[in-house]
Amino acid sequence: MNLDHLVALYRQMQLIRRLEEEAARAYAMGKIGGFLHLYIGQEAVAVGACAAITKDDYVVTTYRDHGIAIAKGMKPGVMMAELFGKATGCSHGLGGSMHMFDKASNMLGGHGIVGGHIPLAAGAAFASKYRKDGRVTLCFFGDGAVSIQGFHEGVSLAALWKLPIVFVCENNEYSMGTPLSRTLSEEDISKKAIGYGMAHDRFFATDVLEVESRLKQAVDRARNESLPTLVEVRTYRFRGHSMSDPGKYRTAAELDEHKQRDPLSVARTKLEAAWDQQKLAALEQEVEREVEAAVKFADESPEPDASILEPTTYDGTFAS
Ligand SMILES: Cc1ncc(C[n+]2csc(CCOP(=O)(O)OP(=O)(O)O)c2C)c(N)n1
Ligand SMILES: [Mg+2]
Repeated sequence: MNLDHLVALYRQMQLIRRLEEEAARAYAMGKIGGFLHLYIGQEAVAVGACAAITKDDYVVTTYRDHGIAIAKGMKPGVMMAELFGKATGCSHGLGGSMHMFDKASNMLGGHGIVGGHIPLAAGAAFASKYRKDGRVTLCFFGDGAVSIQGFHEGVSLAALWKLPIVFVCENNEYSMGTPLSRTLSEEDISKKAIGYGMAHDRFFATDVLEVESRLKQAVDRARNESLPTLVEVRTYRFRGHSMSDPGKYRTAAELDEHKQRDPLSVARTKLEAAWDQQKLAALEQEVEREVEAAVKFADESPEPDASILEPTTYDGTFAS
């Protein structure tokens, strides 16, 4: 185990967890409006997967996108400001929670329509192959997306055209309040790749280092052989689907069982055994300061000016 690397991944997971907790608090205070889909519990997927790619690679995801944006390199203050609907947010406060885009870190969204972004991701991978730019696209989506037309269209074309893409299904066992057993006749989602002649993998995201190494195999296949892979990562969200969901469709015992395997705690326990306690405490304090600064930046930033409505809506002259 490379200790420094685990420290870096733990730091990112802790940063995402704390940012999400603060976002929940800000939402309760009325500082964030609209939807807010938290990523708490799933951090190891984004952090492990993004550790397996480079800054130049593309990421496309769903509305549960804050953690993935941070793992891909978006600044915490910019992410938080977008949640607050402020002009300093990544979409100038016009997108909100579901639309985290960041050109500088090749984060291509943040999409609200279930499965709608999967063909877009295949298109990004097609562009990379056409331009021979060596980039890989990571496309994240939930278990609820795999019965949707866009999934089959994107996966089918990626296999046919041998595109450099990794489809990452974050199977958190629920689509809103509906358990997977009521939406899928075959619960092993990775098997869907077989019908398209595509490589596939399936595992639990308990250990962030394992997420990274398993995703790396798929990323290498994409980069070196220009072949797609469908990776089903088993995970669990500790909060409701969104802030308006009290999560009454699952038992406290089920939730507790998953919390016992919280990937953030698993990584922390490893660090407690292998690293200096004082350094661990200092790292967590540093994360606290970073989160505080992000919230302060969002809070103190101005609202977008009404003058950006016309150029962003009609004439295409708006430059971010
Ligand atoms: C095409 C479409 N149908 C329905 C919805 C409403 N909706 C939003 S999230 C969601 C559940 C998706 O579950 P899943 O793909 O498992 O992702 P998770 O929220 O678990 O991350 C639904 C049905 C939508 N956004 N788009
Ligand atoms: Mg789901």
